[in-house]
Amino acid sequence: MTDNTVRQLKTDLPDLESYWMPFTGNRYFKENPRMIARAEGMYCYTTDGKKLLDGVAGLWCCNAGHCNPKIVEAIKAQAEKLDYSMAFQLSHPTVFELANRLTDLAPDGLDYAFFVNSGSEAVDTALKMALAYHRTRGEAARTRFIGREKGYHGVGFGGISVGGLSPNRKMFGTMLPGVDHLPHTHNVEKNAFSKGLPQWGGHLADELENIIALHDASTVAAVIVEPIAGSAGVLLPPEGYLKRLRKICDKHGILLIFDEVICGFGRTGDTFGAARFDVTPDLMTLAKGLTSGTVPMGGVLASKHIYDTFMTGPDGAIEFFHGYTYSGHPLAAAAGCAALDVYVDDGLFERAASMEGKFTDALHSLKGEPNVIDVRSIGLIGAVELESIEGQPTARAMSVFRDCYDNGVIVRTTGDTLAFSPPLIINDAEIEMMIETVRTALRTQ
Ligand code: PXG
Repeated sequence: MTDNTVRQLKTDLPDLESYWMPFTGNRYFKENPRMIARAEGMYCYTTDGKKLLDGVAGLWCCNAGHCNPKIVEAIKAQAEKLDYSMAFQLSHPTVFELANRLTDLAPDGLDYAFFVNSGSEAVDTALKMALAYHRTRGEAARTRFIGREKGYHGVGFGGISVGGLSPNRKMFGTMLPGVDHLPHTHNVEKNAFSKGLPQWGGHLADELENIIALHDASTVAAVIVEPIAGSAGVLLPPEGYLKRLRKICDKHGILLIFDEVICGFGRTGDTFGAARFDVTPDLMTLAKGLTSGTVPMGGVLASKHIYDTFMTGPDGAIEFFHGYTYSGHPLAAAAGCAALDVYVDDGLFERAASMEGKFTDALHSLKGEPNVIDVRSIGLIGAVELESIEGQPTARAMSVFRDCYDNGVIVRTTGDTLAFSPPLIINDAEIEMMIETVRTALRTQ
């Protein structure tokens, strides 16, 4: 972009000073704004008229593509009919419909849905459910949580406590007490360029036994992991790893929470990561694809044994002292129902599975390009890890990001890894265009 275009672009925009942007270099952005004016299907269009192929589905969320007409229509119709209804003691039919449809789609046993407004709130909610569940059962000493290094569970105090990304933690004090972390499973030396799940690393689940032994099982409430760690750069679970975690949790009466905020809704080539990896957690957190990114909404799916544990005490008494003004908001619930319609009617989960081969081959064709040290993917989620420039971590990936943007493709960077999670409607030609743009960017660094 020339200086003139930047100047022109800025004059057409509102004053940029007052908005404090999240997870963004504010000063850099305000000097070099990149603004999306509208979006449709696989594409976003910038305020200065650029057309961009969206390789990340917004932020891993617009699984049905942008502005799907059925979802847009459902939101409009709901806004005209019921804007808001009290979330506590009163409700509205659409949110019950969403809960029914969601639990039908979920793995057997996850029979109850609690709604929130984001992935971070879903994580806080699941952690609180775990604590209250044990306490209600008379095991009030079970207060510890075990997360995992490199895990991302949003930005609430619960989420950063169990999360394992130090930049998200170090500024914010001591967080929740009583949290420990499993080792992460990322190992480029052992697993670089694996196709499918990495063969090395299943044994790292056994570290959970050591952590439990240290604290004693009677003090541990829950283990929380992402089936695939998304934000840390698409780290796939080693073969057998999740099943081993499940087994160890069962042995010790510890709840297993899957954070499926990214993995849910077709991303892995199946409904949920739990289905793809054939491991059912006790609690599952959701957001993003739940409404295909259109209206903020998150959720926690809970197994029947957890729900039933709460459903005791006097009739009419509140069983779980938790919820948000906007829990199950009508617009979000309508968007959720419509998104599920689109996923099912348009066969998008099957489509993600059928595109996996093409997507995998295209990503793996980047092996051998300059500075590529690993490629990994499953379903329609993938990553290309780059060798960092000495003394300048993240610089290489950022430079590829800018190049791709200038040439019409949005990719996501995390550290020196490029992440891909396109809408599930992507076609062969778009996969090719996305990967060739990345290839050119890698060659011109
Ligand atoms: N859990 C997981 C697994 C997530 O990926 C959250 C919780 C929090 O969701 P909310 O809705 O509170 O943001 C997330 C969010 C990225 C990126 O590209 C990832 C997320 C959000 C923003 C950026 O790394 N994931």
